[in-house]
Amino acid sequence: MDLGAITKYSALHAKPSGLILQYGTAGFRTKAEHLDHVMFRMGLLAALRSKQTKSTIGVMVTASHNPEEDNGVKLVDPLGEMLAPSWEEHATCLANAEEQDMQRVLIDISEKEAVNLQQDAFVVVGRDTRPSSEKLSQSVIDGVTVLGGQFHDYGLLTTPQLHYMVYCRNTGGRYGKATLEGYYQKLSKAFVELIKQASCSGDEYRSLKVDCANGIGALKLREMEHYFSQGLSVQLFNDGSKGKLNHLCGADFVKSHQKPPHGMEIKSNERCCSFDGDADRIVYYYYDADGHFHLIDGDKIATLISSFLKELLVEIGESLNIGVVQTAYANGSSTQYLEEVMKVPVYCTKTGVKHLHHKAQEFDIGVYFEANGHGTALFSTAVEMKIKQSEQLEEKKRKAAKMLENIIDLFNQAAGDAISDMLVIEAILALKGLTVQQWDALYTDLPNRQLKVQVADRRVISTTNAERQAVTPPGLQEAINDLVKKYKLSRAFVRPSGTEDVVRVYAEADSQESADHLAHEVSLAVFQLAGGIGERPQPAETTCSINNAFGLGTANKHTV
Ligand code: 16G
Ligand code: MG
Repeated sequence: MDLGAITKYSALHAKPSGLILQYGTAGFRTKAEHLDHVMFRMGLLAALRSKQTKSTIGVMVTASHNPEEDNGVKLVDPLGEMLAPSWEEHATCLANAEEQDMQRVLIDISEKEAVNLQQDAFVVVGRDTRPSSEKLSQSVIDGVTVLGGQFHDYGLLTTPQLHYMVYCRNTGGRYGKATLEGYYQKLSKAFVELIKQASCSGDEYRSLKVDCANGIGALKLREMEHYFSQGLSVQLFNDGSKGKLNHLCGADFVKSHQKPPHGMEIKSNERCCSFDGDADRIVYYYYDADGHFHLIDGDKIATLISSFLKELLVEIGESLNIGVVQTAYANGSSTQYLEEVMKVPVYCTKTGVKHLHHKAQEFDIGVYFEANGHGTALFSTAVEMKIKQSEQLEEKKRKAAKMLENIIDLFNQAAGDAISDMLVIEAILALKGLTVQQWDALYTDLPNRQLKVQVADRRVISTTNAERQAVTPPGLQEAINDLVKKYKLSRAFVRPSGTEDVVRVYAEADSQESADHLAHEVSLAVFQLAGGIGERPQPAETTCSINNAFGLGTANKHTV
């Protein structure tokens, strides 16, 4: 390690003194102008992690669904996974070290993690379309280079594409080719093969409207569309040619407001979907003939996918297990439907993809989705073995095995991926001959409401049982329990956000009015018992209009 060079270059990426940032649920995120030093240092850290694991490490520059002025960075571990927790701590220490302490922190990390500094390092870098991203990704590269690491700059990529590249490079090409062309071809080939097997493909020309959040998803989908155009025609909206990134559009906007994005004309019964700013989330929606807006979120996507995969497993006659992983935000109706109607075991983990991903790896087929639309399916080697043996099976079973093989290729198993999920969903709808309304009708979501509460220190709230119960502050859970008892089919929980300085409140109940009341009452309990600051939470009617103006909260009913 050339400490002299590190100090010299670090001074060119100086840390604003006193600035403290946390490697949160999905890396560092804040205003872009505060991130130059973090980027340089994450370049250094990625090189160390690469030396330690003797593998390629990824660095993605994006702030996902956050406003355009923000940016962020996250590291991608060797198998396309999120960074290991102990390294998240190193990332926080390194990002917050004052200039004069940088060297010591770097040496500490290398020693603690037994990094062989003579080992080669290789880091791949990707970035989203934010105006600040190009310069910031250059700072990452400076960090990698000063530690003697090699790099490949992929330039503009969706976050899941970067995960895919890392996974491909560390599995000797077995998973796929680590190029954009390789990604497009792998997914499109699987999709077109699947679609060909749809017996009812003739009755409806398959087309889909896609809101790209004015982000990277638009560029990449445009590059890709001709690869799969024989199976699906996509019409892109919010493609970045005029609107602002994530502004009044994108998956996060649609999910949290339960409203369509701006900039998209929707006729009744047209199938539409929205990506988020870095294309790792997707939600679907449509207007019915009466002009009501229907959101199909991550829970319903998980239901469609897992029921299809379960059918394939039954067809093959195999005792391979399948499980669905959700978070506390999953709508109660979805959990009930999965468990009671589909008879699929459901597990709940803490919020954040790494938790769901980890749990899903325990199954032969693990389907995980957050309600916000981030998710994928993971397949064990046992499933791949079964497919290989299917040559000897009878015709019908062989067909199911072939479908399963294509589905496995179509999923981005390195990360939730809006493009990959979109193609999986479109293929399943075609194969099952389902309309968007029929899919939506699988179950009815319980009305729900999400709110935010400002408190002096959100760390006073700690939770257990996959965030469904508050342990501290004392009395809060008891208060929530008493409030929940007042409503039918009700449930509520609170948790400190991992990405914003707020406490999040979630409530669901048998009617929108009840869900709104419950959410408001729980917000008041948080405000009183967890050190609320600023204005007291307002009742739902008022918060509804305020929230919508500021891009918060949800409104379940929307009529055109
Ligand atoms: C991040 C997470 C997402 C989670 C969200 C929760 C990843 C890649 N992304 O966006 O999974 O739902 O944070 O945010 O892990 P919150 O803690 O502010 O509610
Ligand atoms: Mg995202």
